[in-house]
Amino acid sequence: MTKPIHVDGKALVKEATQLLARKLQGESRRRFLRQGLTLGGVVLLTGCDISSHPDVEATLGRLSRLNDRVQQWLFDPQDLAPVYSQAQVDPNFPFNAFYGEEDIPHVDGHDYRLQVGGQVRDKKPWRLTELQRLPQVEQITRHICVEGWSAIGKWGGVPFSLFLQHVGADLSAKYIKFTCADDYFTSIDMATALHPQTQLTLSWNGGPLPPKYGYPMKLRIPTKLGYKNPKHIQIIEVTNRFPGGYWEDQGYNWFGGS
Ligand SMILES: Nc1nc2c(c(=O)[nH]1)N[C@H]1C(S)=C(S)[C@@H](COP(=O)(O)O)O[C@H]1N2
Ligand SMILES: [Mo]
Repeated sequence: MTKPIHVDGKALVKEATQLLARKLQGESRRRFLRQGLTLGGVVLLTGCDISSHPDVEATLGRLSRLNDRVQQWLFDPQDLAPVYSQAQVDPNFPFNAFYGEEDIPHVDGHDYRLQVGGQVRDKKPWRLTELQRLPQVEQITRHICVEGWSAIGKWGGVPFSLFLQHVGADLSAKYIKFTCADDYFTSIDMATALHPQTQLTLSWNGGPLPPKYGYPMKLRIPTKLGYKNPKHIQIIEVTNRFPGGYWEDQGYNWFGGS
């Protein structure tokens, strides 16, 4: 038996209208706000009739992909996520994964090789020590999980845009896919990959990244929700083929901006 899903079409339309209106200015903005985006407009944009479509899940999926497109369009590469002070760092930063703490993968830092694939010039694997020799930066930012918690943490590592340039990534490609040591995977758009705060993270609170937070390496993306921040990364792949993700393929919104 399938679970009944209640689609609040009006609320979805209101949210989409507000998002779109933020992008417009002047007279076109006033006209847009006056007319709004109607249910009929959503039907046109998604090709789905919310009131009568028999497959509500498919409708939700299409709305989520519309949401992806709107978020990508609104994403401002210069817009920085808020940063915090050392005193605001959460002393009890939570662990989270699709399993419990007893199943955290134990990766050997000496044997570790980060694989790089897809549309890149240099596919040479990276040792942990080689990653540590690249220029490092630190950030104190807030991690927001859709499960209802958020916490401020301090992460250090290599600006991801610098790493992508190092390996000669095709920066016109659409997606970056991350494959992890624990069967987790996710993917992001190129604009987010090149965002100045997107970080290939090697340290936490000034020390090596602890196993529970993604040793030996994770990606920290303060402009995105927690599930878009992959831990224990083993493969980084640059691609034009939509890679999806562990939670995204189960219905979480793919863009996942916060
Ligand atoms: N490899 C891997 N990365 C993952 C996850 C996971 O299960 N496996 N869970 C995601 C989710 S939902 C969250 S909220 C954060 C939690 O990161 P933390 O343990 O550092 O708080 O990791 C994200 N990255
Ligand atoms: Mo999460």
